[in-house]
Amino acid sequence: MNRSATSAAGAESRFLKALSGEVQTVPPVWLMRQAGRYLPEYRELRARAGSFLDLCYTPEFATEVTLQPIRRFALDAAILFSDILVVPHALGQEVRFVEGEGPRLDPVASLSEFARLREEIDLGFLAPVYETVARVRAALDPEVALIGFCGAPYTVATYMVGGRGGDEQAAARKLAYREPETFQALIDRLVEASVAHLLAQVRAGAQAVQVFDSWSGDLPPAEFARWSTEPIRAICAKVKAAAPEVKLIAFARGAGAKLADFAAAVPADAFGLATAENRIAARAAVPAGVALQGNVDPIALVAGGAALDAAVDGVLADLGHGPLIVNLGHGVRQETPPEHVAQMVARVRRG
Ligand code: 1CP
Repeated sequence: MNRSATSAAGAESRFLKALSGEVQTVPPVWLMRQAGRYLPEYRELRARAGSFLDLCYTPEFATEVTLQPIRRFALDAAILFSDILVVPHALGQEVRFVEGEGPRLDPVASLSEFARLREEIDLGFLAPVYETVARVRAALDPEVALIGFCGAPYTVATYMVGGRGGDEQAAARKLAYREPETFQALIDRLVEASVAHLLAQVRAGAQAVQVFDSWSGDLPPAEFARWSTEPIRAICAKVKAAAPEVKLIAFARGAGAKLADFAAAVPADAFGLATAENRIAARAAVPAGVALQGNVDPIALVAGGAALDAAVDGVLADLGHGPLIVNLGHGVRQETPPEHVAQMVARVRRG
């Protein structure tokens, strides 16, 4: 292949072709949380880095961790190794990752606590993240795409208000019901911060960006429209206006019956589907020519064998007649045998 004829824009990339609406015999495949503790080489580097945040903010380490799954599995896309909670961190909120427990933040649960946040995201604080993007882009083959990301404002707000995950995001939902103006101000600030953070990743070399809304699926329809759909719509519209070439993936995990309204409003190039989504209904709910991404059960990936092959075949059969990016319905689980990822990639490419 004449590599000089292809640019970092990825003319050969199956992943970018799917995001342009192309239907392909062999669709692209990557996995949410494809870097992480199921890989021994990740665990080794994580131990050397010290804390999870040190790993995220040291370009040498974050670059290496981003590339680990690409080397092993020849996936179609790399995703920047970082976390959605670097955005509140760069807004001035204290963020820690407690070993074995997950993220802990000093909660922003009132107007006075909200007032202590920065008005604008400190992009200088996140310079190591953008340097990681540039290093990864330079290291990847042209046909492997690089994905940047952010958390959706609602999901990020649930951690900012509750100080941690879990409990059905009740702290954020209570604030949204009791003080909708305060919650709206927080969401608006996160929209602007997310746009700035995504555009900085695009300037550094990300060709696509994914917005992860992990927790909005639990919201009733009216709250979902206000706190999930509208802020993600605004982010996508602003990113498209500033960088028309960048591809956008919106993943509202568990949107279910709310997907049709979400997809009608949000100007994304692909929509992610969670594990439990009905794929046929989802295809009908999303405008023609827009790609779908998903939704192999991460637990079938743990199980492997014939069950994994059947899970992959189900996605290909149900969605392969349209633009498709094969992925999981949520992130790779820690107990996943790495060989099963190789099996999944081989099954997708067998056609
Ligand atoms: O080594 C470790 O202990 C850290 C585990 C870990 C990893 C590997 C965390 C802590 N974050 C990450 C990386 C990460 N997080 C990526 C990197 C790229 C990739 O390989 O996919 C991405 C895209 C995320 C996004 C993220 N972080 C989300 C959205 C997606 C999802 O999984 O729903 C959320 C909700 C977080 C918060 C977070 N970060 C880490 C933890 C343990 C959590 C909490 C999850 C929870 O509350 O259940």
